[in-house]
Amino acid sequence: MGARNCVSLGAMSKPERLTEDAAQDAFAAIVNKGRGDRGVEDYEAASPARLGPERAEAWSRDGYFIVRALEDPAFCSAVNDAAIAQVRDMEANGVLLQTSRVKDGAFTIAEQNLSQDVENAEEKASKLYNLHRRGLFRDFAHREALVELLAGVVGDDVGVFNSQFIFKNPGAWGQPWHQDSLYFQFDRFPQVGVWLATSRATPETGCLYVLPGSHREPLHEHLPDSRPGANYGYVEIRDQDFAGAVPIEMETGDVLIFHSFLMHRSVDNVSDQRRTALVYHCGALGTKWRGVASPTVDWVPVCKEGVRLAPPEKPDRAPWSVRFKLGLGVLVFRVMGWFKKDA
Ligand SMILES: O=C(O)CCC(=O)C(=O)O
Repeated sequence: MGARNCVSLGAMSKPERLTEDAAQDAFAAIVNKGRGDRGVEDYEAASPARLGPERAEAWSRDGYFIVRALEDPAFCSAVNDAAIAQVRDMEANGVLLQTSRVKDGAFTIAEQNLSQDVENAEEKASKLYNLHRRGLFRDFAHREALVELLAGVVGDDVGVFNSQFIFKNPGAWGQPWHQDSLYFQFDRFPQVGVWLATSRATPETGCLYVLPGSHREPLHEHLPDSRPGANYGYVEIRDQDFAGAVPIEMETGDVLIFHSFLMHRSVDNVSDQRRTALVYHCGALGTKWRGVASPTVDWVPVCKEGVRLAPPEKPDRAPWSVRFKLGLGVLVFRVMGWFKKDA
């Protein structure tokens, strides 16, 4: 398995990599900034009765639990189709950039390492962000069974602030060991990850691995991914013993709920099937951002005073502030790419 076809999104046949050197170093510096000030004091579920004793205990002890068959496979398949339609539409109409394209507040990052010949947008994409205000993605954010779990872990007032669809195409490299809170420069912790398998996730297709109990670790230093040619934004923990790691094998429709300090990674997709997942991050309403403006943070309330909020009837789009930050962020990466070419 290797980087037989390294493609960037869009019409360019040769990759233009923004994923090395300056851009990766700059990204790592931004996300590590103020790392020591981010910590967790409370590891217990906020409302254990809403979770049930086994999940509440697993949350405290391991930093995660799995809920089997939370979603219907038909819903997962519709989610996959919607994500594919979105990246195809973006490729047809979007603003072409070196590693990402933006449309309506959503943007994509290209997969840098693939093992098969590719043609369509979904075969080249790695991640699609900023989805949780629209269509099926919004329905999932407000799903009763999911909101119940989130209220159990977070408390009575919960929002979804980040969403990604991950296209892990054949040959795609795994994301190295990391803690999601490194990316979240908030004024309080923890936040909660929701990883919905919209296809089977196994060690062959590139499932997650977690280190149980590592949510009690402080935020470790994360260095740029040491593999030349890794995807943009990949950073890794190197000062931890991962001998106790376990694979999280999932069937379509299973959900992993995990603490934002839990160390986790995914492995390479060595199969010939795409492995897909819808990943949300959630937290307590009222949480404030304290770091460098992030284009992937967009709070949508899903539970208030312990009561689930139904999705709004009208279609919704990210507020101008999120779209502005996104445009600015992409511009910065583009300028960095120019400098690299000139260097
Ligand atoms: O799904 C994957 O391959 C990696 C996802 C992950 O680790 C993350 O989004 O934090």
